Amino acid sequence: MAVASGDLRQRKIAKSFEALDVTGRGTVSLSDLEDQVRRIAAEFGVPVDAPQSVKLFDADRRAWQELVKAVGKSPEQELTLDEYVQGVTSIRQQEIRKAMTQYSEALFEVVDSDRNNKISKDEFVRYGRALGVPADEAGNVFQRMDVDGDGELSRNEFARNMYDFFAGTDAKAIGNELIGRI
Ligand SMILES: [Ca+2]
Ligand SMILES: [Ca+2]
Repeated sequence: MAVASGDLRQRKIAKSFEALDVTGRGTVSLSDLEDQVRRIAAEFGVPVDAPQSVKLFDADRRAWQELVKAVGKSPEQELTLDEYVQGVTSIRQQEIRKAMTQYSEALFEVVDSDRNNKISKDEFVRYGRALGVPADEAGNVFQRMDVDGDGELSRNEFARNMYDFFAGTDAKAIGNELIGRI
């Protein structure tokens, strides 16, 4: 059981690695995480020094610190795919929950560009575009993430799927496809 569910989680984590390693050099560093924040902020026209961007940079740095610590490296070092997967899967549940909560709250502030406290399909598709997810895939997963069917993602719906993506092992969880098909 652990093996089958572990495979799914490893595939998801590997997918998040690919979204960070845009040049395909096979390692990721903190600057790759920061570049991803810049791409997301740029997609929404949010300046990199705006409070939402700063919050997202901070959340990313904290997550990175947990990640490198988990594999015995320092924040200045790069991680290979194996180290990245090993790191994310060995962070304690409690820590990963904390890191993902901070990250998803910060991300929500950037993606909710009209600031109506909900993420619309269009906003979600733009988030996907910043991460290289095809619009049809993002639109499709949005529909299913919108569990209460009101046409928008609440903070809870967004946070839950974000957590499911990074930490969940349920093969049926919709959050598994947060950044595209796996
Ligand atoms: Ca919105
Ligand atoms: Ca909803």
